[in-house]
Amino acid sequence: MSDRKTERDDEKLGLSRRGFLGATAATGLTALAGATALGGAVMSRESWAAAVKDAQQKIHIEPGELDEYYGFWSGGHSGEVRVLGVPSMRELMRIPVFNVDSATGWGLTDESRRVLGDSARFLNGDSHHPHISMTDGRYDGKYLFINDKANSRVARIRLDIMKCDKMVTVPNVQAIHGLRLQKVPRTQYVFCNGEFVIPHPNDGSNLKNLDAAERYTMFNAVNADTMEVAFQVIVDGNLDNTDADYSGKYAAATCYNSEKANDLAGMMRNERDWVVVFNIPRIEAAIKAGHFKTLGDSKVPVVDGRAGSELTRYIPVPKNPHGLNTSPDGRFFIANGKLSPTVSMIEIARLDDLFDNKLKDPREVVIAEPELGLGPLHTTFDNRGNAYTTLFIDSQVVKWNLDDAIRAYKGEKVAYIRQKLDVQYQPGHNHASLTESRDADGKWLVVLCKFSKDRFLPVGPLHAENDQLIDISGEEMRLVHDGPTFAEPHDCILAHRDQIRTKKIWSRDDPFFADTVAMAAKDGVKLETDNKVIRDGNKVRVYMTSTAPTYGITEFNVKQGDQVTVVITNMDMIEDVTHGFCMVNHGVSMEISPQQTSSITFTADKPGVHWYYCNWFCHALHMEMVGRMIVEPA
Ligand code: CUK
Ligand code: CUA
Ligand code: CA
Repeated sequence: MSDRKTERDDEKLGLSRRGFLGATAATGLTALAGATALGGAVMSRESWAAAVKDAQQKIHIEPGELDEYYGFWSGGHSGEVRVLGVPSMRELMRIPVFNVDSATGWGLTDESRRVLGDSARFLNGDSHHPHISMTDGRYDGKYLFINDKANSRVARIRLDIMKCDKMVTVPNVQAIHGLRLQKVPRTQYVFCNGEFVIPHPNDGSNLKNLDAAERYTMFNAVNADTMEVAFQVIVDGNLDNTDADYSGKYAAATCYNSEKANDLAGMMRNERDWVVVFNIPRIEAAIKAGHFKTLGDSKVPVVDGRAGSELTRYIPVPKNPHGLNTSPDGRFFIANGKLSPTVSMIEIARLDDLFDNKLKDPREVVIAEPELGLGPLHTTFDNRGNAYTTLFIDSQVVKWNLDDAIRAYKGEKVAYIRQKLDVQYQPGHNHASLTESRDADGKWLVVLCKFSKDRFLPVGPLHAENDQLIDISGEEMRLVHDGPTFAEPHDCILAHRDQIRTKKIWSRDDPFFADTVAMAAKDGVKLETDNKVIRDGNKVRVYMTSTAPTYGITEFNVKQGDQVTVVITNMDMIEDVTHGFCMVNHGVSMEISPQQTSSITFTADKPGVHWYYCNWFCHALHMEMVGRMIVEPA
């Protein structure tokens, strides 16, 4: 412990140990990385130690005490969502979404497979951007939405039960990447970007002359209530990240491949790519007036937003921009330059003039383009007019002032950079508490670092990532916690604990398992009391209750080849008494929490005796909570 502090002391004093580590970012630009502590004067060892102690006290949550914030982390290519308490950074829960989960049975149970629909055949996912539904620019705590880049899906998670309840595959695009929500008047649309440019139609009919084929990708809006795709907008170039404004009128997205190239060199050819801005009321009006087409089998209205369209505007910005972030005061869209050391500040108040053709040059909406450092990827905000931008190549977070950046851009001699803080290492997203809402409170900053290198005990060639917690409540940013994570949280969102209201046990009328309840009603089964086996041709439905430590049925008979559906209703009322159901050697496992009904379907393909058991520890006699399926040979 004392060793670590000494090392950090050394870093603070400028004896950065990263200097000896060499570059990891695949770029020669690292050599250009500048000095670290621009704004921060070097403190004495004593006063710095005192400051760190103070910060550490803030994040120390006593056993039994609760955190002030919920954090929702994307799980990257593990496909899930993780729930953390902040500032302790304790992991509270995992919510399987685009993955299969052995513990809860997500992807195995009938209820989850109904949510997954056609896409249940995919066992992988790649979740990047978790965002909480809003009413009037404030988190309303109802839903969390998240994209799946791997299989072009968008999912909705109900935050009262922390389960995914709807999912949609966006048609005619490949790889849904950027995702943000309409903030005002409420989240009616989930905006999401199709990243990759593909030929249309993409049915192999145009492969002989692909260059001549029409090629594009689309910006998409999903109806947050129905989770159906509301509309799609054809764009030039490609689409990376997106965000919406605080008037409900505009959404914007970055494009890094204005070149429409298929290779790396081609994608870096232009000095500027662009931000495309979408005029949502104009798009809605065009669709209402019938000015749209449809593609293939899809019924989704598609409008054309390519250059010259009245629905969009293209604003040139340097170079391969990545993150797109709206400041919580509603004044700016900020595009992060990635291959340019700058971020571009787009003044949202000027967009009306841009759309009404009152500006000669779309660049007139760029009110400042501050230079911050190497590899700016994402920006987040406090409530005091400051922004925090990750510098991937410099492995730093830079704190800068929005208004001072504008004054400097106008030629005033004013320093806009407040501080640069080393992070460990190569940060992607960062996220400040409540920053995507009007309630941004400038207390905590999470920085999601892609590389941890030497920060943790080694665990083989695959290293942990490092989500760092930084105290931003004072003048100076202070790193207070390292949080190792598994592949690969891209982004997170922090809400105050009062904004999230969860159920402690299920309601019997919860829509999550309503279809299973309807099936039971058809079979004349009362789920809360009946323990019954219903045969329907070669389909067998086994209905049982569970009350710690017993199942309502401890033995049932089926025939080899039967399709068996086991439906269990957990009649326990006490919080925390979750049961499970695992049929040995059948790949069958599920969670049944108090007052929940869960079901799972499998084929009884092996004659003989097969034990099933409860796999969620529920009682002193949990081991004894078992039963047998007897399968007669065909
Ligand atoms: S992206 Cu991963 S670091 Cu998908 Cu939001 Cu920028
Ligand atoms: Cu029921 Cu363990
Ligand atoms: Ca480019």
